[in-house]
Amino acid sequence: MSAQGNPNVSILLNRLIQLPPCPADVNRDRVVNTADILAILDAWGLCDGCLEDIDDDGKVNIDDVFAVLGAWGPCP
Ligand SMILES: [Ca+2]
Ligand SMILES: [Ca+2]
Repeated sequence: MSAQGNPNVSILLNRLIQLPPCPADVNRDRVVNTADILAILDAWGLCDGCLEDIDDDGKVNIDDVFAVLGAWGPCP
């Protein structure tokens, strides 16, 4: 299986390779969409240093959902 054919490997590579910052892309697939909203809902609540805490305030909440909505679409 090639690395490009495996979405989990692609996500891992995207985390390792330096790409333009796209903090609202929680699952690091370079698209800000419903999958990122669902990841935020999954991590809802106090969360120190987790990816879903987009504004880095120690909580995953509605502000992070708004951050996703504000960055909706493909990452730069
Ligand atoms: Ca994403
Ligand atoms: Ca937050």
